[in-house]
Amino acid sequence: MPDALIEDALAGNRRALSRLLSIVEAGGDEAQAALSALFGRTGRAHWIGLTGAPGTGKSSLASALARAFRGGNLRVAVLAVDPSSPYTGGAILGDRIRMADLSGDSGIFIRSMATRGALGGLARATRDLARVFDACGYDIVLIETVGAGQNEVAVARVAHTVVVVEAPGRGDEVQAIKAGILETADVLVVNKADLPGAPATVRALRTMIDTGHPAQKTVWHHGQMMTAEAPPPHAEDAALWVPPIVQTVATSGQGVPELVSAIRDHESFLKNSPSAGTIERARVHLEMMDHLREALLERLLKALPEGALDAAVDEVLARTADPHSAARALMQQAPAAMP
Ligand SMILES: Nc1nc2c(ncn2[C@@H]2O[C@H](COP(=O)(O)OP(=O)(O)O)[C@@H](O)[C@H]2O)c(=O)[nH]1
Ligand SMILES: [Mg+2]
Repeated sequence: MPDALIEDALAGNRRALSRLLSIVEAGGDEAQAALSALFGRTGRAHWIGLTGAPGTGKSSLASALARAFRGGNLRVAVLAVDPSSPYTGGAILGDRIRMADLSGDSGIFIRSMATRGALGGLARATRDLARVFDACGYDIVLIETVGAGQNEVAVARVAHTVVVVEAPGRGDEVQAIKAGILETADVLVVNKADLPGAPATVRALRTMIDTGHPAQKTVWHHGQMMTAEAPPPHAEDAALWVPPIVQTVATSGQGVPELVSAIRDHESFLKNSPSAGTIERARVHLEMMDHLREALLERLLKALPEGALDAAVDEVLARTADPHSAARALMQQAPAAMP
């Protein structure tokens, strides 16, 4: 890849940025080279994840938040990992932002990510694209994901601040619980607060935070990953972050300033709390584990004799081997890959 492309993207050229994002999203050697060149310039942006069930108002909130941050003169990138979010069609984003985007305001950049084909690598791709925005001077990266499964939870965890979006539904039903994303929340939003069920949803969430949400998990930010691999020496000294519940009406902007404050509070918690260093370290540790897993798997698959994996699959299908033993046997066939 020509260095000129990176130079141009860094200088604010939107077409260059767009091409750079495509290269990075595709992965591979070119992507690696670009990311290595950019890494030194990253670490300034705040990455905000918006996750929740379809229809709760994530795209509308992303639009409202983008507008609010732009009002504060910050540069905003929106990364839609939810393929159903009609950013490109412009059906959701307000006219002001759409026009600004089209007329080349370098202060906002909207990008939809293709989720197909990124098997297992969706979180990786999200992180890499967010880093490109970070390097190119965007202060805020808003990442919209639809909270529907493990893959999406992994994507949500890429963000520094995870905003879980709920909307009034039927009675106390909280969709985030079903999707398994409530425990990743740093900030809880009850959007569509103009609808009559909103107070019941707030009550249901509050009950869940108080009872079903062990304090320790909240302390360690984004759940088990922190407790599993980086227990801090003085856990009891760490400040406790309890996810606040904010009510919003994304379509009118009501509650959006409060949401911005809650996000900012969490950002300063991440930077200033006694466990800030631990949290950052755990984040890097987790990412390194992802890269190592990917690299080891790649090496193993390359080192295997032709057809060995298919043969192992056949054995499992024929019930002559169990999957665990078959996997171990494969590893022994490729000693070079496994030191
Ligand atoms: N009444 C009401 N409708 C909203 C609100 N926020 C979003 N909507 C509507 O809910 C629908 C889904 O919103 P969208 O942002 O696409 O949800 P997403 O699927 O989570 O991204 C759209 O028709 C929005 O106009 C709100 O605060 N109140
Ligand atoms: Mg959406």
